[in-house]
Amino acid sequence: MTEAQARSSSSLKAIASQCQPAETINAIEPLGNGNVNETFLVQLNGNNQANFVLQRLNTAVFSKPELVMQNLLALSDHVDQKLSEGIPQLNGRRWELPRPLKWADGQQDWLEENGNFWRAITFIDNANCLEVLQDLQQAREVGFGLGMFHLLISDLPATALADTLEGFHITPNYLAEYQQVLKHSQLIASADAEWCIKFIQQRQALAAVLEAAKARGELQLRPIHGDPKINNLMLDAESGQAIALIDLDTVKPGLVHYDIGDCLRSGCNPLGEETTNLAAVHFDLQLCEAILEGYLSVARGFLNEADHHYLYDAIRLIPFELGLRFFSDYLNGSVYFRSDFPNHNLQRALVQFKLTESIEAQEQEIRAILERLRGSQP
Ligand code: GN1
Ligand code: MG
Repeated sequence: MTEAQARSSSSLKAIASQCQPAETINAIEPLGNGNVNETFLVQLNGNNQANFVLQRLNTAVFSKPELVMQNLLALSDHVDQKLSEGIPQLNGRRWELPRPLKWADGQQDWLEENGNFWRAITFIDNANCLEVLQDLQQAREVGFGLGMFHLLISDLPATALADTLEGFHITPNYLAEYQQVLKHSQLIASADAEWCIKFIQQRQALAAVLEAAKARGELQLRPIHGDPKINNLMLDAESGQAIALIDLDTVKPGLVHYDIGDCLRSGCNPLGEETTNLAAVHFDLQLCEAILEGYLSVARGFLNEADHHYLYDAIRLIPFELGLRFFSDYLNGSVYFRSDFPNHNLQRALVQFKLTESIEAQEQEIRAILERLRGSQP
């Protein structure tokens, strides 16, 4: 089945009806703005509670999708257990986790058909995710959500999680791949591409900052989300409180710095990562402070001296890394990130590099925020 065919509604219904009886399915619609997997909401007749998310995993990215499912199941069990024991910091707040649903005979956790890998997961109802943050309260909630997620998985043993995406967030590897792609790409002749090449060249030395600290034993691996951009966080539709992190395919051992950097590069970019208004791209300090405030209100206890020391580096590194990933993919013919037009990944790279520049220009202010929050108690 080609991608276009997979999206056609009749074939989607044929897939979804292997999870829920066809006569109960009312509609199937695209959901969210993911750049990797294909995601749909399956709406059932009259029963909102049972609506579910249908996803076709991108097996070019996740080459061992059964390991992704294994992690998801291990994660669900662990978080269920933690929630049933009670988490004081939740203070009565609703908290949810997307869970895999069973297929066909109720035995299988996924469906493989014609080379496609499908899964069904619970839909978190009565909640929204945002492409950009509208106010500081939302920013605090996003930070709280990431902190809560880290807290809930902090004691999930590393051995329970498979490595679903080798090399993910290992910036020096992305740099090495980029250098290979650059040698053969036909797409380097525009002014924008030349600007990107120069931008990367000037910052090569910073690529290894977190990996070097890890290799020296200063930073430790812990379970992380891997992809906590703000549209992977859900806020309750009524209270506005953070209630879930979704898109759990990259949950695996890593540095919490990858997550903090990713959440901030996404949350503090008020124009969003798809903007075309490059001159106006900037990193917002107030949003940064509010996200970190929310995060540290839960996570202060599990960050040590060295973790704090590398926070600024992470905030600068992760947008640079994402820019590098987008740009390499552009040079390589856009085979990784789904794109809607030929220069899409070039444009996305430029946005991340402009954001990196804005972070660098505000280094002193960001360091002052980190210092201030580190001292203040919850
Ligand atoms: C991808 O699938 P999605 O859109 O949630 C990517 C992230 C990037 C993000 C940029 C597995 O996430 O690392 O930060 O695009 N996920 C993977 O929008 O590569
Ligand atoms: Mg994702």
